Amino acid sequence: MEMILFTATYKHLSQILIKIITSIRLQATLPLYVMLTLLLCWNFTNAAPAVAANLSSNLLKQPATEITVNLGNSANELKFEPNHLEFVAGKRYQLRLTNPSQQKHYFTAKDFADGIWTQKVEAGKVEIKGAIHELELKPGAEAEWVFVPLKPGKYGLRCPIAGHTEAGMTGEITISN
Ligand SMILES: [Cu+2]
Repeated sequence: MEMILFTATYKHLSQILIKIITSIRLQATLPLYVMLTLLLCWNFTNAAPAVAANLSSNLLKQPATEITVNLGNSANELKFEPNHLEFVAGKRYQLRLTNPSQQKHYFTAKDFADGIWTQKVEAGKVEIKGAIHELELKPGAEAEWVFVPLKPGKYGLRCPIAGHTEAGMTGEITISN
């Protein structure tokens, strides 16, 4: 009788133990699951297009601040004019790029391009929407880049054509809060 009771209690105990272990496991997995979901959500809300989608309706009504940058000049000097650009995060800009020189140049600022939301690039009769990383301007060309800076920081600008960066065709772009 005692033996049967003991076995019964033991069985009961082991079932309780299994239940406890299972619930501990669940508790251990649940936060991980929740964390992953949160991380995923965080990633999505942090993605530039999502931010842009939330901001765009108001931002698109905001008048764009116009800034002109010349890639080279008529004297064929290898430089950006101006070579220091300053933007404020969350404002809308219209960056007008012109090439008044007799040779082609690039406006290359990949990290900067990753830290902004591009509304559009207009060149001639073509309007390009979506992410842009680099623009090539042939002699006499003009392009307009409309964007909203998102990520504060200092970014490098250069023209990667052989010899141009070395000759000083570089610049610095700042996005401040
Ligand atoms: Cu160049």
